[in-house]
Amino acid sequence: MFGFLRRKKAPEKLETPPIEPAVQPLPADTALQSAKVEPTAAPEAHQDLQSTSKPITPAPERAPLDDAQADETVLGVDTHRDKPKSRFWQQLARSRASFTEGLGDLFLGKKAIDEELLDEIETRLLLADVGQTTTQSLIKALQQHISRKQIADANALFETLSRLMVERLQRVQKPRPAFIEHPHIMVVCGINGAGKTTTIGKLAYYFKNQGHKVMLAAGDTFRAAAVEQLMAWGARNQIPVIGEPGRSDSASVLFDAAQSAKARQIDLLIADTAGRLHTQGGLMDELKKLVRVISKSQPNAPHEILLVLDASIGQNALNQARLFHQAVGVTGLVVTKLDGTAKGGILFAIADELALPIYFVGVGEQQDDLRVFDPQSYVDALLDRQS
Ligand SMILES: Nc1nc2c(ncn2[C@@H]2O[C@H](COP(=O)(O)OP(=O)(O)O)[C@@H](O)[C@H]2O)c(=O)[nH]1
Ligand SMILES: [Mg+2]
Repeated sequence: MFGFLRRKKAPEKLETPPIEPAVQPLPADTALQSAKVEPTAAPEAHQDLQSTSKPITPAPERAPLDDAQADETVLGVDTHRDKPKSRFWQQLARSRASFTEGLGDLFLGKKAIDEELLDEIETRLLLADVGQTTTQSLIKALQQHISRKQIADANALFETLSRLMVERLQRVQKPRPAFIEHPHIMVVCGINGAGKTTTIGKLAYYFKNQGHKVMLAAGDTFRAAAVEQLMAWGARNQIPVIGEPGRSDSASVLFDAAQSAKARQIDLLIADTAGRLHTQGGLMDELKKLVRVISKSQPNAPHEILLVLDASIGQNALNQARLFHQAVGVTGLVVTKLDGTAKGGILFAIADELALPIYFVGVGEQQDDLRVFDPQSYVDALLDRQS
């Protein structure tokens, strides 16, 4: 059960072997380069990629998945029975290596629990960026189990650690709000480079595969490239995008998009916004204004305000989240770049210190590199446990 208890160090795990996705998506950059988006003479007119971006060859239409198939595509659970390790597992190689290397040596042949073992666990948790507060509380919980004689040996200690870790994450595993109103409006915010636009592309792909009618709004009007990037995602998934390079007023883009989504009976409108630092008061005010504008388009909108956090920035993500939440009332998180970092422990700090649900995790740059957040499979992949 505990792979790393049996194995000595496995540095090769750091090198994730390339795995072919089921459908070959274009890398984001390639798609961007090939997207010859032409600004129109009337920038205020609604632009629908399906009718304006002929140079982009859309991906072949995929039949909507039923629930079971959709689960298999997006859940972190290893449901691909013909593959011994899921792609998700491979994608968390760095965090797993950081967490389990060294612990394996310590555990090899060890039966008794001693201070050295607890110290090493503590160090590993801190190195994986679980953070002081959460690490201390996990170690304290382990010590309590030991003193109550509920843990007999090293194996049982790891069972308990794993269970405690899953429990922590389960506190922020919440179902997303259902699409009750049409359109359901989701605003995506975060700092520059966190992965907002990429995440929107993945969300569009995910919800379209579930059979929903999706529309995107290019609300990042600061960077023309951001609009083009979103349009490329729209084209790839044959999803309309409102907004075009050259428009400068993001509030009006989002308002137009909300109107258009209503008229076209769209199920889900996902709005991109410009990256801003949580310390930039003016830009945070602008984000508040965007939310107000959307709320005027429809009484309960926006239905969701998702904050995209880059896991690789570690503990800084916590402060960012607090300040975004203060400003606009974040309803849920997407934590990205968990594939490229050894700081996968940040999810525990997020779960412990912020009372915000984690809905999705990003584990790569492709459209299917988004997972519905699943604490058990996440901890299993991190601790190299297999069932
Ligand atoms: N490895 C990895 N890269 C990601 C992930 N999400 C986004 N990126 C990359 O991060 C960079 C910034 O993403 P982008 O969506 O443009 O960020 P934005 O400025 O917040 O919109 C791009 O190169 C993306 O391909 C992820 O989950 N894993
Ligand atoms: Mg962007």
